[in-house]
Amino acid sequence: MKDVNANADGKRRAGEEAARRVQSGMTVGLGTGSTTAFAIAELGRRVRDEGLKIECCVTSFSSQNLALQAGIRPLPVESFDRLDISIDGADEVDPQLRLIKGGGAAHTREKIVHALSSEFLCIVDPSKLVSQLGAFRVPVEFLPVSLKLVQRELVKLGGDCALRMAVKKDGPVVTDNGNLVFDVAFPPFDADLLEKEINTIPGVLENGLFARYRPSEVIVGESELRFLKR
Ligand code: ABF
Repeated sequence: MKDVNANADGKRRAGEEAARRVQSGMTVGLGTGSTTAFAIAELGRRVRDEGLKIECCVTSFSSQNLALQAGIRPLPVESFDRLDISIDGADEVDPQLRLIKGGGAAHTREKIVHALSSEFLCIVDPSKLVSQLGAFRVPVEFLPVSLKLVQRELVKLGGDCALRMAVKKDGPVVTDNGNLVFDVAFPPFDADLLEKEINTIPGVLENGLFARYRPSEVIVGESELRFLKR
């Protein structure tokens, strides 16, 4: 139980620290997941209590709901041609700050937001830090019509594909974009190369390797905050 509480406390610390980096007048991209939820809640408090003035966008319907509950009204991502800062979680972080993301099936919109952003702050608890990416399967979002082709081509790349099923197991997870997700296990890989290779498969929308669009800083929430920079 201690670990679970320590992780939650670490997520909260990291999320609140990231929210403190936001200044009035900034444009802000907000990701998905439980760690980002803490950042959104703190941003909402700062808007209410400190009069923080921001324009923001979000990467999923779930983070849209969290933002509205926090009193923040997100604008559509497509209304921004750049962002000052983006804040988001991750599933794995390697020593070069490359990530695996997409546990929340939102990695396509997340990568768009971080590509728009001048500063991507990744917020994690220590359990996300790994020496080599890949224990967490790589999420791959693809058009449903391309299911068999994408599976065949991922297998050729050495992948073992699992179609992501909804929690109630009554069918596959459908992303906010109306697509499906394979979670793919690969033997040890070069993240920079594999990220590009996966996206050349016809029908693939995006994968959860963030090697090109890696964060400018990773804030690790533990008893003392730790800051990892490129
Ligand atoms: C989102 O949050 C996803 O890309 C990532 O998989 C997930 C991490 O979730 P949590 O912060 O709840 O551990 O960014």
